[in-house]
Amino acid sequence: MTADLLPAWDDAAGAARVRHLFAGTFEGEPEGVWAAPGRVNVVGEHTDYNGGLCLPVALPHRTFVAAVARPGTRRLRLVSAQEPGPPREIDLDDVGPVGTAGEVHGWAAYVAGVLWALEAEGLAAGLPGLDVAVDSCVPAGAGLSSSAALECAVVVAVDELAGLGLAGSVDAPDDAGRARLAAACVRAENEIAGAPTGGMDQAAALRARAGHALLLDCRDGQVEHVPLDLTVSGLELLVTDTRAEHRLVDGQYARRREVCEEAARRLGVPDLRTVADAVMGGETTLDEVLSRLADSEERARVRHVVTEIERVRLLVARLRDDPAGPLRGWSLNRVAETLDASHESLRDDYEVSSPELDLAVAAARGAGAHGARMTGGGFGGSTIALVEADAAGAVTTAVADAFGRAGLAAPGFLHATASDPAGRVRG
Ligand code: GAF
Repeated sequence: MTADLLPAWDDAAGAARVRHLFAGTFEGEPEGVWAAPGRVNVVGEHTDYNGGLCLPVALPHRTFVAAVARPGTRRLRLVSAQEPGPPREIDLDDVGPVGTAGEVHGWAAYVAGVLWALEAEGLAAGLPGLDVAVDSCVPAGAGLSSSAALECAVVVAVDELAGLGLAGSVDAPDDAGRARLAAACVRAENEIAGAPTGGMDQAAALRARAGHALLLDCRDGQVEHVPLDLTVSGLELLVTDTRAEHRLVDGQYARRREVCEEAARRLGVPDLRTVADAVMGGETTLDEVLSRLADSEERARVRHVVTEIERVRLLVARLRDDPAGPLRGWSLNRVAETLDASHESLRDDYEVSSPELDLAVAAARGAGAHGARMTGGGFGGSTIALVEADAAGAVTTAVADAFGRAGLAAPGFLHATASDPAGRVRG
């Protein structure tokens, strides 16, 4: 089977596409084009809503929006190349949370939700209506945060169009301002789109840096930029989109979150991060903690979260401490083990993997990957594999062949180079 490589659009290509869509839909010119990346998470899965640590990188694959403000109106007119049809029209005063009369259905919730949340958070008041055209090369339903990419492209556009002044630029980002914009995007996703997600994806899209992974502490929102230039080590992070669609608005993701919150209550702690810190600090052991939980589902979920937070710390330490340089000496095997252990934990303890994800991971490892794991929320979606750059073609062929033999649809592949965060696009 041939490997289907999904290219990233550069500024000129993305801007041209979205300007073309705008011109064919609305009168007049957009005031500019803004873009925000999808993400892959290197390690630290299902830790964000537990106050934990995670380590995403921004993808070169981005969602582009061309937009203009319509002062004196509160009307949103929205068109997307991914959802062809006449523009959606929504009055900003009619937007409300899921389950209320103001509920917004479908993709438009991620756009309208951002404007609603900026006002609800007190970051903006009386925002004007907008005309917005959207086009994207972040595959949807692939667990690569296409929803957060849309929210974050819109939020940086509104930041500039409404003069909020919170984001800074791609070259000189205002991280504190971006953290506030990320919080508004999370609120849009939770309350208007109805997906109870934890915040990693919006932080990655707004606060990541090219050439770095983002070490995000989800308890206090602090970030650290960890250098991750794989090219110097002759390596590459290869993403496989299994094309088994992943969804966060069905009940499984919410159920995982509820079980973790219930376990934390039972253990008498504010969140499972507190447990992870106590175990790492030697104040207790994981076995002792688990012995206080009667329910086997809770035990398994807690074991994943605590060990996964530890894996983030270990992986970052391994990247920093190898005297030969990150992923050049002993750290390569240690990092590979950490990635593999994360997958096993997500599959067996957290039960968010799928046959397609397991197959992509096994095939990549069989073709020589230095560690592979599912990435993102799971239940379908994508995997990552750390591969020798000159063997990436052989790994993609091996994964595609394995899917063909299993009678599955052909997977897609992306090269995950740690890229820029959201901002205005030149062109
Ligand atoms: C999804 C969610 F949106 C994130 O908040 C995070 O929980 C992730 O799944 C799992 O790590 O991407």
